[in-house]
Amino acid sequence: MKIITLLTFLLTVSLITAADQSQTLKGNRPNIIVIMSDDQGLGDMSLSGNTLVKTPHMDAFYANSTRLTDFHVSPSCAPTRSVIMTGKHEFMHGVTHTKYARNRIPAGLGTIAHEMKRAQYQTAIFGKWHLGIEEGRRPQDNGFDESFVLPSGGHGMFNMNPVMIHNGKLVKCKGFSTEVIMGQTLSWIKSAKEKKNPFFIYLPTPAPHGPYKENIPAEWKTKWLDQGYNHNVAGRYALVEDLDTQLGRFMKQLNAWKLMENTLVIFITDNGPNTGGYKKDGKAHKLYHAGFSKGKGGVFEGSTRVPSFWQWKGVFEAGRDISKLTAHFDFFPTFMELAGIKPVASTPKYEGRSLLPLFSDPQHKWADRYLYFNTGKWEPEDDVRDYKFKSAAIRNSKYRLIWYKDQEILLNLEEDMTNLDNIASSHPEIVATMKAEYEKWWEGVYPHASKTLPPVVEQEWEKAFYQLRKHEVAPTYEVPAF
Ligand SMILES: [Ca+2]
Repeated sequence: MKIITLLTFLLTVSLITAADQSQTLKGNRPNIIVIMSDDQGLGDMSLSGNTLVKTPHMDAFYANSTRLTDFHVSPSCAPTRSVIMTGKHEFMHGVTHTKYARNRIPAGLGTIAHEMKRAQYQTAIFGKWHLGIEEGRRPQDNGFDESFVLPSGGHGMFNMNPVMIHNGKLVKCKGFSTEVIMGQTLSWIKSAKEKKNPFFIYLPTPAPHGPYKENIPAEWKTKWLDQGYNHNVAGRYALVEDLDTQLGRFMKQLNAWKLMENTLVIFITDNGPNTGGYKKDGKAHKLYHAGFSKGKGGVFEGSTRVPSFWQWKGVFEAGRDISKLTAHFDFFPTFMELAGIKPVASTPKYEGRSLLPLFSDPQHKWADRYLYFNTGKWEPEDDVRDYKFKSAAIRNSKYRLIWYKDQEILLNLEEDMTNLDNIASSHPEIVATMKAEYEKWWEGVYPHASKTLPPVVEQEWEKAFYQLRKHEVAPTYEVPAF
């Protein structure tokens, strides 16, 4: 009897503790920093077993974090970025891929930065925006007090002495992009941390996205070029290792300022790794991708399942893995809860769920859910209906049903995330259920995804931007000391 009483007591205490922690997290109002690298997969880190690249600081970040091990983003750049901003699937607001009019966030949408501002946070973005350059679509129109950005994919992917837009003004910066962006962020934090209100920082790095041949210091690439790898390998890994060095410098400074007890730092990547164009000794070469068969721009597991490390000293348990099915649109309600605010009329109708119960209670029952993927990527003259099953997938906690090159592929991911045995023919009932679910989703998003969008309008400042970017124009902006 005594034992039962003691067990009941312990169980009650542990339940109260879990519930209490969830309550404590709500409205705790930590500083929040979201670091998102570009085109980096789990395989591009030494922690996953890659022996060609060394990432001691990413490995340390991983070791100090709670990790979401089944975390998904969209198949490519702009879609993922739009979801982080709005908390809803990219097709709901027409950001279906990375080019033409399709990589721009519509003007007037509420964003997470707007919400954080409403919660009295200081808001800032440093890095690659890629959601539109026209008035109404820029970071400063979307809730960011401070912005220091490469405007978009096509405009910005030049790493040495990058031309950035700092609060609306063009600046040609001295140095390599990752160092410049991280340095600018630290310089801003130096003053932001002295203010009463917490800060929300979105830090999407352009690295390790290409180009890999030009604009990277030659000596950074030597060790791979000497082993017979081509520039795509050498440049890519050089950018990963430089990003790692900069991440180390960044975290060291946050620690030196003793910010880690009240700062949540998240590291994710924006889509799976770039998997093409690699050679060794002149022959096609497959790089290490942590067992995933495909990467960026597709709808296989490796296209959307990316690293997601959450570090908050003394609050989130270091070294803990959470295997529940989670996604980028969960950030929106999670950050709102941390900031202690509830939705109001101006809050966009987000789709995600708060992740706080998962972080506070290892036993939390996380209801299963469906995630929907479609590569998009149609040309402006195409009939969008033709893309329903062209390159698409639906995922729940156990299965991924994929439509790819006229094939219907059902994968059981529960036992092995890299399992590629197509079990569709032996499990027709699962295929039918998931396909019906996908079709229902498609009917809902189609009117939004197929809308004709206004054309991209060249901006007055773009001429000056391209002029400044020329090599012969010397950089004039130096990151302020911190
Ligand atoms: Ca990307």
